[in-house]
Amino acid sequence: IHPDIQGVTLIGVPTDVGAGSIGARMGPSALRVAGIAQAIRNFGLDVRDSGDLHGPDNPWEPAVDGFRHLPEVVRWNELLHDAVFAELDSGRLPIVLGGDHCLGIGSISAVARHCRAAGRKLRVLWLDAHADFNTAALTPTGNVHGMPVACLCGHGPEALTHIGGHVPALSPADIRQIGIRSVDEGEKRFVHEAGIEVFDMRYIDEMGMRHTMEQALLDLDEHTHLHVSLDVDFLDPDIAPGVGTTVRGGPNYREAQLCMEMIADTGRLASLDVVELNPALDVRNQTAQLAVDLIESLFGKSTLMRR
Ligand code: HAR
Ligand code: MN
Ligand code: MN
Ligand code: MN
Repeated sequence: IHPDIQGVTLIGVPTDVGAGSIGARMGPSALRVAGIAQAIRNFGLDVRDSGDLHGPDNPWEPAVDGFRHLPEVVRWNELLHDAVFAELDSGRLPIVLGGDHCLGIGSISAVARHCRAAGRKLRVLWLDAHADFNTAALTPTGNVHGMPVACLCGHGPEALTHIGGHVPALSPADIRQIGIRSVDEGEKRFVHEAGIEVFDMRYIDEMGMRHTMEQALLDLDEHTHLHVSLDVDFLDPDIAPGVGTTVRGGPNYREAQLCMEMIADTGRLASLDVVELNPALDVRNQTAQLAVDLIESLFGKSTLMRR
């Protein structure tokens, strides 16, 4: 992790207002049950669990003008933005326990605002089966968890693009997407047009996870804040069944571990989202346990002592 970090704060965000199925609201509990706090404490870090944020219920309504539950999505993200910004401001590493991936808007807009104020460079690693770059015009579903990257890049409703006070919150140049294997047709063109660097599964198959991560982590320096947005559907569904939108052919256990270990080696991790975990679809909490196992690697656990 980043050498300036004073401690770690867990922020539970029990909502699925941006998703296409309900259940991700139980994600924070499942991660706590899997022992996330103690796992990080074992590294000698000061870990504070700030509990859950409280926002609106999921009204389970159809899309309106291309968005499902937009007022509720806005409210949860405003709350999260303030919580994440406050933790960064006090020198702590926030871990967002989602909740669905629409929460990337509130979380990463806060990270970007912090970096702007602190004169830090920002690198966002978006680990996901999906590009999450839809707009109201492009989305096949209206689910906002398919839109956070677009919103962060300034493409979306003002209520979401303005949350960090600066539009766009992020430049496509700050983002590296890894593990992508399900992108809608219009969304594909838009990702390409925006110029986001995407390491899709074809790339990982051909080049390997080691080369992929070397590329995704190029040009970090001592002023870089590294944010990881881990959508649990990044992982192959054989090892991570507890997600709402599984897509076959994701990274296996060893590939995922290597990905985390190489991030840990940079010593620049300064904020993290763990999203899309849906315990209602899981089997004996194995997906939450796997997420905790991977987070241990992300914080520097490795098999042998390393120089
Ligand atoms: N692209 C599809 C949509 O827009 C699927 C959305 C993504 N699902 C997620 N986020 N789990 O990564 O509806
Ligand atoms: Mn800082
Ligand atoms: Mn996602
Ligand atoms: Mn996804």
